[in-house]
Amino acid sequence: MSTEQGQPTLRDVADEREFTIGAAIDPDSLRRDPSYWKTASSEFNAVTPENALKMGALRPSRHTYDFRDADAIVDFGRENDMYVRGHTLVWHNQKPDWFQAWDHTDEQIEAFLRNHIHTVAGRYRATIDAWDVVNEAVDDDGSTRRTVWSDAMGEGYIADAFRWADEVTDADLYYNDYGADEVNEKSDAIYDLLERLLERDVPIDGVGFQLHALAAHPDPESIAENIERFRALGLDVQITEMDVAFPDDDVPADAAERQADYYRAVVEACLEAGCETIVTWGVHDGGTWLRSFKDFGERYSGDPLLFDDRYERKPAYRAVRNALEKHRER
Ligand code: 9MR
Repeated sequence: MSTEQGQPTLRDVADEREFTIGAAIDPDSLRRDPSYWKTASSEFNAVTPENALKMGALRPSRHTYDFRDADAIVDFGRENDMYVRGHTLVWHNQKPDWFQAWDHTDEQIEAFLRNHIHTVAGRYRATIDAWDVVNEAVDDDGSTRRTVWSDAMGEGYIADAFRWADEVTDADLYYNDYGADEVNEKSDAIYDLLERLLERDVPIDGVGFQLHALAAHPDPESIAENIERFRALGLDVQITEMDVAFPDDDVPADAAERQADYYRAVVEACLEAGCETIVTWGVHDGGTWLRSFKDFGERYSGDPLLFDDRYERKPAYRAVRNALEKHRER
């Protein structure tokens, strides 16, 4: 791992200005690779388990839980004095394999989900600071996504999930989604949804914008405007899964600089609009989901993060650190 003599780490700079800068974490890399462990703990002050808290990972069978990987990451976060984001309690993806074959009634689905939320959010009541309670419940056209949850419980499953989580944890509770980073049709729909839920006193503390900037890089000005309108509803806003890539067949010659410029612009937009948390979706390029994800792997450049495969700091790293430092000096 490179050292930059005399330079503070990203974490130092973020701590100083009370900014939360995080990375999605994979438990195997944490156990196996000392450089991964060292980079994650010295450069970031927040973690999100990338997959370990999803239902598929936690539920080997209908009546059992396996918390080993999730515990490893949450323990790592606590031991290193980091903010821990839980991801995610309710999602249409990454359900357990056995789910498909389960011949269930609607009532069984509701009881299963309630038990899942109570057990998981309850287990980490003192160790997880924020939960993505519901992930990606709005479809790309702004309608409510049809899922196993909405089929069994109607749209009310969203409010129920927040209420059940609130019964067992003091963590801040977030709605999280992709493609809604800017002001657009989808973020309008999410705005309306959250406004309706708040009017009904559903316990929601914030909204997470994932910001997977792949082919399209959402306009930073529009991101700031979007953050501001959700904050005006009384919600906290976090950037929860950021990475910056280019289409594989259209990678610019100056990709590293363009990537750095975009990271910088987003940090600045975030700070201006009052967002205090950015999580990148991985520690280093070697671990990015873009390389392993079947549908996307061939279509986007596989180096979207702040550290390269060898844990060297990239121009994007310096851009984020400098943007946080500059803001601090104002
Ligand atoms: O990065 C995650 C990848 O390892 C998983 O295979 C994938 C499964 O669908 O989920 C990825 O993380 C997703 C996150 O949980 C929700 N937002 C989109 C992320 C990237 O697909």
